[in-house]
Amino acid sequence: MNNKIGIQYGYWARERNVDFLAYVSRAAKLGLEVLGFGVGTLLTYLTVDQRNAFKTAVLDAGLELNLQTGCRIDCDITSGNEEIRRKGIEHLKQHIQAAHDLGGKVLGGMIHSVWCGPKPEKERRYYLDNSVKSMKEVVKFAEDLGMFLNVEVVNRFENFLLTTAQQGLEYVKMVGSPNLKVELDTFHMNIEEDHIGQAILTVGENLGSLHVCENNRKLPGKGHIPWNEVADAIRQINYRGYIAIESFVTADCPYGREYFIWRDLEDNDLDAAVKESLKFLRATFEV
Ligand SMILES: [Mn+2]
Repeated sequence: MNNKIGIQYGYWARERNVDFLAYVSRAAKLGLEVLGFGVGTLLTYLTVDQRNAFKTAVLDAGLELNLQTGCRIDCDITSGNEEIRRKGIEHLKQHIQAAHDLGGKVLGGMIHSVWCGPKPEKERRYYLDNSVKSMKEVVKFAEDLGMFLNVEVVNRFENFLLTTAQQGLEYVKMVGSPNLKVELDTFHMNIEEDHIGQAILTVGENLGSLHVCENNRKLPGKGHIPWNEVADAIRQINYRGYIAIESFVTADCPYGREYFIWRDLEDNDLDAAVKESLKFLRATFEV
C-alpha cells in the first residue's frame, strides 16, 4: 500500500483561529504526512503574506495539504434560486483557486451542498439535478488548474443529498469528470452503510479520499469500526489517496461544539495518542 496518512487540525484545535504554523511542525514531528484544514478558515484568518509563509512552511516540513470546503445557505449550488446557485458556483471556484494557491492538489468536503443545512422542502432529485448542473461548471474550473475535487458522503443528520457510497458514485458519474471523485468517511459509513467494506468496493476506482475515525469520532483503534475490513477493501480497489484522520475529541470549546462533541473523548496526551493511532493505522493498512 502506498497511502499517505494525515490528520485534520481540528483534532487539536479548540477554535478555528489558531497558530496555524505551529500545527505544521507539530504534525511533521509526529510522523504525519498530510495536514487538513478548511480553505475558508485559512482565507478568513490569514493574510496573503501569511498564507504564503504557511505554504512555504508546509513544503519545508515535507507535508501535503488536504483541504476541505463546503457550500453555505447563501451560496448553495443545490438552490433553485439562480442568484444563490450562481453565488455557490463562484464561492467554490474561489476556494478551488485558493486551495491551488496554497499548494493543495485536492479539495473535498460538502462541496455538493450545505453541511447541516435546513431540511429540504422538495424531493431530493430537485436538489441533486441543481447540484450536478452546477458541479459540471465548477469541475471545469478545477480541471483547468489540475485540481481534484472529492464530494463527501456524510450521515443523514448532517446532510440529505449524499448519504451513501452508492449515491456518491451516482453523483460523480452524473457529473462525469476525471477530476471529481468520492470522499468516504468511516464515521458516516458506520451509520448509513449495510457493510462498510462493500461500500468502499462499490465506489471502487472513483474513491478519491478517505476520512478515518472511530464510530464515536475517537482516534482509529479505539472504537468498533471494522478496520481490517476497511483495509482489505482499499487494498482491493488499489486506493492511493490520503488516509486522513478526522477525529474530534475535545468538548467545551467552540470547535468541539461545531462537531457535536459533548464529552472529552481522549484521556491521554493528545500527541502521544496520535502516535499510537498512527502506529495502529500503519500496521492495519500496511503503509
Ligand atoms: Mn469527513
